[in-house]
Amino acid sequence: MDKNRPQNEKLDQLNYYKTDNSDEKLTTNQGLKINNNQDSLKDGERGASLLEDFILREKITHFDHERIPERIVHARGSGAHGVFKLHKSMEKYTRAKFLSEAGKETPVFVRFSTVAGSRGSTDLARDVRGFAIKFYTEEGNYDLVANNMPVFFIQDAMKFPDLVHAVKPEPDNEIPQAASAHDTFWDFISLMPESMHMIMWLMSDRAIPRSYRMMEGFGVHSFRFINSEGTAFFVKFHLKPKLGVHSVAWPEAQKISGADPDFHRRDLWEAIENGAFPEWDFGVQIVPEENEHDFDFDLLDPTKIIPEELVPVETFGTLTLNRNPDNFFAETEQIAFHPGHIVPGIDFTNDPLLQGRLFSYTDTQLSRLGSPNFHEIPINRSVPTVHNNQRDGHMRQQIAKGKVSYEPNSIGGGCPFQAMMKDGGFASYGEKISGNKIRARSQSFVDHYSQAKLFYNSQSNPEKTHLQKALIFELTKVTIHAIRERVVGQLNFVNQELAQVVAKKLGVEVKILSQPNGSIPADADPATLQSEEREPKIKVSEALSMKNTAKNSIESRIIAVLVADGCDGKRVSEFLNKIEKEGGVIQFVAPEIAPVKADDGSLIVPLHSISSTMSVCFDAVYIAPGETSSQNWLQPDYKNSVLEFVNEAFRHCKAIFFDEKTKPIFEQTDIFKLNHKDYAVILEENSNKDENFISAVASHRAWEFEKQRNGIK
Ligand code: HDE
Repeated sequence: MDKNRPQNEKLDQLNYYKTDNSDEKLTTNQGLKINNNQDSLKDGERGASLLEDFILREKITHFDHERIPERIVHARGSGAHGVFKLHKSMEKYTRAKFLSEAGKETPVFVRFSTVAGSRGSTDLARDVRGFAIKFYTEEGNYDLVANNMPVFFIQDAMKFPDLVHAVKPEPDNEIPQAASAHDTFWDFISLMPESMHMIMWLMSDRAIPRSYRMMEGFGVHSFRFINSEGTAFFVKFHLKPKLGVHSVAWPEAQKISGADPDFHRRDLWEAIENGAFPEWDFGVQIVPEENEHDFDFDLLDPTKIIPEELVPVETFGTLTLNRNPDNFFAETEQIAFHPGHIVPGIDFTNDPLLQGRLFSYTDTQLSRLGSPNFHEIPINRSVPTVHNNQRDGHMRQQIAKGKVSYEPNSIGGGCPFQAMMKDGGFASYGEKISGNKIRARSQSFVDHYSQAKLFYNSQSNPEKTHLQKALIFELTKVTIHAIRERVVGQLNFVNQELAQVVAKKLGVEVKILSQPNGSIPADADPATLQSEEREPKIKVSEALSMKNTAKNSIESRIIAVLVADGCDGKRVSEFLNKIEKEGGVIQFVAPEIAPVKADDGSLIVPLHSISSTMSVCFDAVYIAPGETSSQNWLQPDYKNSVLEFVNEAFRHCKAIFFDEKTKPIFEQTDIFKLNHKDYAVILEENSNKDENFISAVASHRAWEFEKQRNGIK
């Protein structure tokens, strides 16, 4: 048993399956002790191997079958265990037990992911992030299979295979990996006006998070809450990170992909190992059924948000991740999520994207995990024991006793019984439906630009610039002129200035695509016909800009402290104490990986040498004070590296600390050359130097000075 690590009913269940090899002898899969794990059985020392060698055969056979298919999307991911704590009963809205009793704790497993890349691809791809949560409730598993963006590319599940085929590497040469910057993706997008709102999110910095711990989570679709009286409410799920929503810049993302492709995986793992448990406020926007049609968009349309100005998010609990998995494959890889795993008190809506998902997720596990018994894999087991008449299949684990595997029966006393609703039995919400069978899109879904406008208008200037640059980067990689032109035509409906800026850099004309009057005919050519252009009712929504996020903590931020022989040992240890008190993380970077001797004789053991890392991997840079150490840094072997380290951090708007003693380094940096000053460049004239540095680190980046820091007038 793991002492000193959180325990709960799910983890107790998992403990049953865990093994520990300490002090154990090596065995075969049959439990036979092995006496030689070095050599195969041979016909003489130099002879051929014998077929009889069952130990070799078993070892190689198992190895040959170690891989399973990766997820068709969201293949690259990282997960952790945790707990959801309810602070406020939601009984008024839902009869779900895990949301009813304030103070109740429910075990969870969360898996974060990118969407397009393969299992081994970089964490820093420009992409949507998955945020899938399995709640192991007393009423069975509830899965909230969410993303870090609140809308989706398409309105109907029918288009999902097309979308995924378009974004995945192109089928002839399997290029590019984990990237949307290619012809087929933008070809599809240019012909799908409904994707424009999602494209705004995808081209924003939300698609390159600083950390999984600094992302929001959204259920995307409208779901339903149903209370014990049978009254239903539309709900949209939200997770808001306590650390705020923060991102890296695209040039950094590209470098991090080389320097540390596991950047997000490592960040999550290390934060949890260090006790900096990631936390989110969990909440919902609630719309009573009778208000369904109060909006100028359709609640069933997954390309729309409900602006928080119209319906505020009601938070009711905290999600905390507090324990890393013991085995990546057994837990993170084998976990199987499904939006259809629900509990009484939660139900679906007719969102046509959600309806398609309800089929896909079980179906995909059949080929990925290989058997309808995937629910018996330890990480997928519900806490309540499963009782039903399903039997057999590949790899069955359950040993169901007795003769009876059918219902009704008398031999088994009628067991297992159906549960009444009052005993926790699930009954689908009795939504009134009447309609003709029809393969069509609702006219209430035909508004593709107003919320894209709302998103763009809500961004701060630096965010708008990043979004423009992202589009320019992506479309520069597109090789077909007509595709670029069509995308620019779409952007023009979102914002004319945006379209102009992008068009200019691509060398294309902004062509005005035609618009229909009223509804779009079913046989319209999407390449030329766009939806009605509408202005959003709400012009700006604060929740959509990362500028308004939490900036009050340096918890778990990684600060590179540049130390060299002769640095001020006392100042370094004072600084270290202050940072540790605030929950920040210090990593020493030295000229070489050898220990550094400070001026007071103390030894500092670095984690990195200047040539083995880059400042893109850190949140801020602190040059440890010291005259001798400054001189050491400026030796020919290290000078270029240390200046590039600082200059790059400067370009990316990070907090940087200099002291009067490190002026010789400062005077050779771009900061000095540009004669630039802002609150995140801490120089000798700043009073309360360490404190100013700490608050600059908490604000994440001085994005508002990005142009000046890059010498752009
Ligand atoms: Fe998924 N999605 N999806 N998706 N999705 C999968 O299920 C699918 C959609 C999301 O960490 C697959 O087990 C369809 C929206 C996450 O294991 C697959 C449609 C949202 C994850 C699948 C959607 C998501 C998946 C692949 C449109 C945000 C990773 C492997 C009709 C609300 C879960 C698997 C994990 C994974 C199908 C659209 C989120 C193929 C058909 C919208 C976070 O079943």
